[in-house]
Amino acid sequence: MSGIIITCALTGSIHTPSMSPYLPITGPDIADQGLEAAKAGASILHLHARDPGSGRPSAALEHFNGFVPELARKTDAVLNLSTGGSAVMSLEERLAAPLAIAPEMASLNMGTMNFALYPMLGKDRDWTHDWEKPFLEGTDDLVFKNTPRDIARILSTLGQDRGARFEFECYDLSHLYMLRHFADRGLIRPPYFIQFVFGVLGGMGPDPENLTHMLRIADKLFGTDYLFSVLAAGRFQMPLITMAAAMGGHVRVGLEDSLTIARGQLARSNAEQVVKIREIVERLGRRVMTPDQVRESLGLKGAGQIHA
Ligand code: KMH
Ligand code: ZN
Repeated sequence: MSGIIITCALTGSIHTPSMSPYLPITGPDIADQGLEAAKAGASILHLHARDPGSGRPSAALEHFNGFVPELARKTDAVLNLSTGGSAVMSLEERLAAPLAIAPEMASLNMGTMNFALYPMLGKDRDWTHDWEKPFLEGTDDLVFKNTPRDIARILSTLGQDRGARFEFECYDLSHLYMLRHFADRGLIRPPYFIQFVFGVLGGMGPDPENLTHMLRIADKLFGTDYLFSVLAAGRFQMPLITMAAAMGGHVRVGLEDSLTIARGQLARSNAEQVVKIREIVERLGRRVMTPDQVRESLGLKGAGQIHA
């Protein structure tokens, strides 16, 4: 079978610091975990920033500058900046750092949706920071806004003007049709790197049938012009990405998507999840792709072209 891309999403904007002491928060923590994940076999690092004082999701350039330059210096992994940021942020906030850094890759969320995190309140916890509980509670009335106008703006400012290629985040069947629409408008070019996202409340659930159906429709809409990768939230992470690997797809791990390494057991680092999925995919006969193989396969502009 062909090579496989392991993406690692280091911290995200879903989990809060009280949920795991291993979630990287400060610039040095994010850089260290990123380097370790890359060494373990992640060829793409999907990046969000946090305010190092409060641990709150942040999209400020100042906070990205706490780890992006170090990662750019010390690893050849592809740096992929989130344009999703956090659903509570405006598009201006979300785009500040990607516009300044002009990364090789950026995430692009393909539709407006609910993004409900409040079920994570279920567990009794001691909250370290006073923002955590209200942040999760407020997601029962939160719209993650990604209108066609927003998508077009990201494609034009980051894609056309700055040469970034995209991780197209598709949480639902409808998002594949939105992606096709932008292909028809001539605003994107193949190969499309499509991330199927399972298990966010507001998007599709983590049922294997959803993966097979997404693939059926993606084949119909994009033929051989796409690569697919899978991420799944929480305890569905490893089972669903293993299924993706067995079907010839690519995989995403990382503490952004799941804090655990096994049921009820916190992962001690991002790299621990990379090591686990690497062993699984190699036993399935897949070969882990290097960053340069990923650059070639996705048509990236090259690490030398980013402003870090
Ligand atoms: N947090 C994931 C469910 C983004 O950064 O643009 C999706 C994601 C979005 O990674
Ligand atoms: Zn993300």
